[in-house]
Amino acid sequence: MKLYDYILSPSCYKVRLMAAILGIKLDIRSVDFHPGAEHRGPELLALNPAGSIPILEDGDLVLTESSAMLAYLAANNAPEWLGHGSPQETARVQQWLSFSHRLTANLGGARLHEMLLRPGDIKALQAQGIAALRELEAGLFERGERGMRFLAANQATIADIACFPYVALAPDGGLSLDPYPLIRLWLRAIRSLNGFIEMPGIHRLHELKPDPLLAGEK
Ligand SMILES: N[C@@H](CCC(=O)N[C@@H](CS)C(=O)NCC(=O)O)C(=O)O
Repeated sequence: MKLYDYILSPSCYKVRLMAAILGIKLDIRSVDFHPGAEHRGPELLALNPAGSIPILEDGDLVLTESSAMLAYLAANNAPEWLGHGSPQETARVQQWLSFSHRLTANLGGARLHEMLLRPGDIKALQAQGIAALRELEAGLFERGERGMRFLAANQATIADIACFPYVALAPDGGLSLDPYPLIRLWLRAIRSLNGFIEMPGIHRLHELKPDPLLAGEK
């Protein structure tokens, strides 16, 4: 399975992360997203006329939306990551997958503006990003009231993986996560999943490792 990938792309990282958690090996084809804009060149536009990455190829199948890629990897390897099939869970997964695309636009847009100097109204993007973070915080509160740690179910689903990268990288777009304790707990829960991998800017859960100074005292 071949992934057209850029190391600093949160959307590509979603697919790498899901594959790593499920133990699936990807054949990575690096794309010169910046500064080369290779994703808008003829070879990649022929695969994805929308001019975005990631792109996932598996034999004749070409997928160009990260949510579809997450669903494909899960359906083939670990269907429990799609939710457990109740109408409510199925709907919640879809709800948060749609939400994840809003995050790409607002938090992702702010990040592109701040990191790659893309044109755009940074104040408007940040205001939309804050509204989305508040919506997520409220959603996690509601989930917590029902005893759930994750967005759509008691276990992580593709919805969590879809939302995780842009939220974790919100500070790159100038948005602090300090005001959102439930979001920070949820990020921590995802970072502690078996098979979790890093991307630049998103690290493993160092906090869970024993403090070297305290460990020395024992
Ligand atoms: N809806 C797409 C969006 C992916 C997306 O926005 N990818 C960014 C890279 S993180 C991209 O290729 N943007 C095109 C550009 O900024 O020129 C998906 O979820 O796969």
